[in-house]
Amino acid sequence: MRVTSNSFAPRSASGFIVLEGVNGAGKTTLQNRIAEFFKTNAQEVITTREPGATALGKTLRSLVLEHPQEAPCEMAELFIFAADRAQHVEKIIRPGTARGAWVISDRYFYSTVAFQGYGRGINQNTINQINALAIAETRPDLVILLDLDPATGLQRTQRRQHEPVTGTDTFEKETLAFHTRIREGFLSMADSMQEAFAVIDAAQNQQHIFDATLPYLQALLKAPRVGVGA
Ligand code: Z5A
Repeated sequence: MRVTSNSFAPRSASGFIVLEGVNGAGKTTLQNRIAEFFKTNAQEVITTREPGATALGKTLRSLVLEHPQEAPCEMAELFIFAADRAQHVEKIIRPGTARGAWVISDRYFYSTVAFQGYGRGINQNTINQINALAIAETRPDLVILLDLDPATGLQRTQRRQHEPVTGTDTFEKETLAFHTRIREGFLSMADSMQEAFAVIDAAQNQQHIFDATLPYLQALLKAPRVGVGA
């Protein structure tokens, strides 16, 4: 469900926020600003990501993005992302929210719907079943969708030659049509899913993007915390 900064008034907050978008949309950049916001409001923050947040996840990330031995087939790719997610939920997300931290994740199961579903064409019912097993009903208070023309996103990531390798090669090599389907998939989820989606125009500069996000964060901070246990 799309929400606006005026309509977003959560009755409670579990403390879990997700950032989504096409490659190079600016999720990591915004994640750092959001973390600063919560820290300046005296809150504990955990910044995390998929794939690769846990020790096991780091190995899974390399299997799926760098595949030193052989590229996973599409179904194996789906299961590797799901395995990473199950471990992430169990080891980082639920323990974090249970102790009152704000857990901000760069990507979550929406990326599987977008990349493996809209991108690769795997049946959405299959994806939904696997995602449901991996997340064990752990859903965020808010999904911040950084909406961007994928050509701009790819230009941004190709420009950052000096920055550490992120391992996105598998997906960066895909066609523009693939990335356009990903963008459309995210927008369609914002309209159809039960979670609150804040859709932010990610073509703006970084300050504008943070300013557009701020009212949602303030609304979350005002909401009473409910524990999502480990
Ligand atoms: N994947 C999947 O297929 N299925 C799944 O279930 C999951 C993931 C969970 C993970 O790659 C890949 O796995 C991902 C989806 C797939 N591949 N793709 N494509 P990753 O974690 O390594 O990379 P990523 O998630 O795609 O993120 P990214 O490429 O690192 O981009 P970002 O975090 O959104 O952007 P950024 O690092 O903040 O910014 C990118 C550059 O743009 C950087 O130089 C910034 O300084 C610059 N930037 C940021 N904001 C702006 C603005 N507003 N204007 C101009 N320039 C900007």
